[in-house]
This record gives sequence, C-alpha cells and structure tokens, in this order.
Amino acid sequence: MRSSIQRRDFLKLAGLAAAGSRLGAQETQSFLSPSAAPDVARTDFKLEIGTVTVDLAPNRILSTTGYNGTSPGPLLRMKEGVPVTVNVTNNTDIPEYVHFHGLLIPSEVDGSEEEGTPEVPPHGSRSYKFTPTPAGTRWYHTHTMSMDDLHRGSYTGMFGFLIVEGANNPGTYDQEHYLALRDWEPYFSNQAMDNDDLDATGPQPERPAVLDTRQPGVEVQADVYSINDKALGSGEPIRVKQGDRVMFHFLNASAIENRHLYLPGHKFNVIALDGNPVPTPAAVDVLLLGPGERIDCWVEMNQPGVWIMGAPEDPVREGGLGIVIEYANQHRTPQWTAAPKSSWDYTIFGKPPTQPAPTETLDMIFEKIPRGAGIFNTFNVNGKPYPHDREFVLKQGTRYRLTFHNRTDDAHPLHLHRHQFEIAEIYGKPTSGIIKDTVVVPTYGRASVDFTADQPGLTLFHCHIQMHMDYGFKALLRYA
Ligand SMILES: [Cu+2]
Repeated sequence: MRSSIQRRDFLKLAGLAAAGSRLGAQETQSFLSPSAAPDVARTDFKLEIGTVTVDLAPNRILSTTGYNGTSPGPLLRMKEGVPVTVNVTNNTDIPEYVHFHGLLIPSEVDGSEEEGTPEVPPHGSRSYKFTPTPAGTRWYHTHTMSMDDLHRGSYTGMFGFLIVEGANNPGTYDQEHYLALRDWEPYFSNQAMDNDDLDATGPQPERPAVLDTRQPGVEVQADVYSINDKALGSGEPIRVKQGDRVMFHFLNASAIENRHLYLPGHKFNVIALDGNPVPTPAAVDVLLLGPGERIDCWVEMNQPGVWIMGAPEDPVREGGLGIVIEYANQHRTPQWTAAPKSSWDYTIFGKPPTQPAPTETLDMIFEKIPRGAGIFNTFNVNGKPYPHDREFVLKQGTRYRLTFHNRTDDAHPLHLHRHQFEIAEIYGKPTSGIIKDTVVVPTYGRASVDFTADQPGLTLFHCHIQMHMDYGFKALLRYA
C-alpha cells in the first residue's frame, strides 16, 4: 500500500487544517472576475514551451514542462471570427504540437502530427494562424505522444483554457472562475483505481458473451491532484457572499481519468457542455468530466459556511482535488459531506429528437488487447490498432451517424478533432441538441453521434486518455 502512505504524507504537507485561514491576494488565473476581463480580445499570442515549476502545496513543488512559465498556461481569450496568430517557441529537446481543442480550424494548424500539422521543432518556433470559431469554452494542450515516458505529452503541464468570445452572453453572474482538474506525478500500476462507481449503470449492449480473462496490462495512475496549480488546502479559497451567482468553467485536463466533482449543499446549474449551450439547462449534484471535456455551470451561493468543492472519492479529494468555497464572515474548518448516489446522464440536457437519423453511417468497434505491447494494453479500432491501412472516408457536405461500440471494461472519453458532433443516442436513450467534441462512452456501452463532414482535411479521432491513444486507440478520417 505504498500509494496510500504517500497520500497521507502529502496531506500533512499540504496542511489541510490551514485551508480556512485568511491568506493573501488571489491567484489571477483562478479568480477572474468579469470586470477583470480585457475589453478587447487580443489577436497576437505567444506561447513559450519550457520547464515550469508548479507550487501545489508549500512543501510540494513539482517540475514539469509548461507554457510561459506556469501550469495551467495563460488563458487565451480570442474573439470569434477574428484571425489570430499564436507564436510558439519550443525550448525543449523534443518536437511539440499545440492542439486547439474544440475549434473548427484547418489540419495545418490543428496541432496534430497525424493530420500533418508541422511540428514546433526542438529549440525552434512556429506560428499558428487561424480564425477561432465557434464561441465557447475551448482549451489548448500538447498533442505529443508519450508512449511509456510519463514526462511527455499530456502528463506534463502543457495545457490551458482558450476562450472564444462570441455574441452569446452566458447570462449575469457575480464572479467567474476557470478551473482545470489535474493529476500529477503519474506512475504505472496494476491496481488502477476504479472511479466509475458513480457512473450510469445503464445498459451494456457491447458486453461480450464471454469476457476476456487474460491478465490486463498496467495503467497510468496518480495520487497527487490539484485544481489549477493548487492542491486542496494550499491555494486561496473562492470567496463568496450569500446570494452570489458564481459561474464556473470546468475542464478535465487529466491525461488519465474521468473525474467527478461535488459541492455539498449546492447544485451545479449546467448551461453548456464542451463550451456549447445545451438545449435544456439543468441542475445536478455531481458533475462528471472525461479527460478533454468542459462544463460551464453556475452555482447559487445560498448555504453560508466554508465548504470543500472536490472529488467525491475520498482518496482523490484528499490527494488534492478540491478547492475551498468560503462565504463572507465564515471562518470555520472547511466542511465536506458525502456526495449522494448519482449517475451522470448527458441526455437530461438534451431535447427529444426531431430530425430523422442520417442515412450515412460509420461504425467504430473498440477492443482492448490485454498486454498487447509488453506490459501495456493495446486498443483496436475495427480490429486493428492505429495506423489503419485505410482511413475512414468522408464525403464533403454529408451528414453522418457515427456509432461507437465500446467492447472494453473501461469508460473512454472519445474526441473528434476539427468537428463538433451531436449526441443522438447514449445509455440506450435517444436525444438531440447536445453539441460536443468529446463524449464519455461507458463501459461496454454504445453511443451514436451525428456530424456533418464540412471541414475538409485529415481529421483525428482518438480516446483522450493519453496511454490509450498512444497504444492504438485512434483513427484518421479523410475527405474523399
Ligand atoms: Cu480510453
């Protein structure tokens, strides 16, 4: 039980007991009030890739790779439809790719080696020029392969929020926070922690009649967590007043795992998924975010006290995944109560389907090969790991129904580059109007998404868990 000892030591270091104390000035990144936002979005951005330190806790300072000396990197605020240049300098020894996640931009600047985006060479630089669209909460991150090197790719601190401002105003609120959920110091383990117990126990239409009983390979795990750059108890609390309406923009920037989030005594009023407004905003107790997903939601602060907003799973929250919400004139120890049993269900934010299903269909069947590559699992898409002999071929202007068949014992966050899709069916339930770029398909589950092939150029599809992607769980879509 090496990991649990580490966890206890870490908590001592983080000094949870001090969480409610009055501290100094706010972090600018985690506490951006609407009035602090620049009036005019910039068009010229600079990202410098290099070594950064992350002060997770007073006695826990990590060294990793990041952008502009911090992790998360700077919040990039762009205006929809206004061309931008992102100048990237790479001060490391390995080629880098900056992927702009959730944007509809050409392959040449999307930041994917598979799509043919040129690299940012080691100790060199490259400019990405594109016109940001659509409006909403997007993000940017490295798209370099890690394979068995846990100091590369999305295990590092190379990520940040990218906000595309549009005409749509998400409403009025008193303060606004951009919060990225992260884990650190990953390691390989045979005992992957199962955090999927809160997930929908829906139908498992893809469960094979005979399960694969071969010994599974190792997975990546972490015991150290943070929200932005601070472990629970180390950073500044979010200070609120009774009656405040607080807008949260959450991002799961993990390379590893789906994450839940809970705030005792409060509800999350979800208004957008992956940055796109949902047809039916709804209040929920617990959020679920797969790696790559974003949720925009507001919380009515109507339970005076000092609360922990964090992961419902004790080891994850105690390992740092949380932040303190402190009401004015309240100075007690931060409170936590167990989260209610809940299951995440995208369809409550949707509306009944009104359009007939697209007649053009694509099917992707995902399988896990235990220890397909030494001690690591590999993943097949339609019987073969990446690269495939033939890409999926799209006809320009055609609408497709893409069905994911998850024949593995894991929930996977599936991401399509350069396009957005509309969830058509998940957990056996039909829905419409939920526009996303990443969707968590449950264990042995099936999901169908519809999208229009209107972004010519190579397009990458992959699982957003870095190790799954690196070991076969990806595919290329090509326009005819
Ligand atoms: Cu996966």
